[in-house]
Amino acid sequence: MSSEATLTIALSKGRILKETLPLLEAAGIVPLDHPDKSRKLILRTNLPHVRLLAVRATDAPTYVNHGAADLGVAGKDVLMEADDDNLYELLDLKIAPCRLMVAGPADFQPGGHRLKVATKYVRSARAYFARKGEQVELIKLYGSMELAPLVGLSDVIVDLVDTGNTLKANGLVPMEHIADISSRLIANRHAYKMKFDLIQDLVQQMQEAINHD
Ligand code: PRT
Ligand code: MG
Repeated sequence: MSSEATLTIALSKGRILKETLPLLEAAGIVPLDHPDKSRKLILRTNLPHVRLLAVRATDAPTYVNHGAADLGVAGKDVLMEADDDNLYELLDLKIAPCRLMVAGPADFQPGGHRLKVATKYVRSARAYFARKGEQVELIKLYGSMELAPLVGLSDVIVDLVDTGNTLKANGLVPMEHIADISSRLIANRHAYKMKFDLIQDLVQQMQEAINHD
């Protein structure tokens, strides 16, 4: 846990980062090195008491949950898969929006067998099909889910859809909507209590920037 007068924020690299930086700037926080260009993983900012961690999107909740970062930014898709016993979700940043969906081949007909579902989002997929009372076989993948139905690894996939172009390019169609996804500001519960004023200021400034968008 970083000390009381400081703030450590875990930032997801990749597509979320570009949209996060203007929100941080609205809260008066500007990294000294550009996170995309720098190889540094701990980034100092214009505010001596605030530092940023550049982490893999899927790892952001882990840093915050364990207290290695006070705050973090992560996709709701990642949060739904993460252990969150020490996490508060403070804000919907409304960035990197997309949908978690079931998708499959356009000509897919459910057969007599148990549906095979390939996904990186095993927890969300399991919960979704359980709610529908459907028994499925889940196959864990780490990327390129769209490939699985094309080569008979699965019947359908559960994946994020934005424009739908990736599905289309692979002859797949969206079939069922599971959840609307966007990125969230999260806090470690202990940090939230101990650094309440610092964090509330930041939340308020970010909230204003989101409302004005
Ligand atoms: O890439 P890496 O393995 O390091 O990690 P990551 O894939 O988790 O990171 P990144 O940066 O690719 O995505 C981070 C976050 O962006 C996700 O956790 C989501 O919250 C959010 N996001 C928003 C998306 C998309 N939109 C999205 N379209 N993440 C991924 N996609 C992928 C999707 O999986 C599919 O392969 O883009 C493809 C579909 O896009 P369309 O536009 O063709 O429909
Ligand atoms: Mg990716």
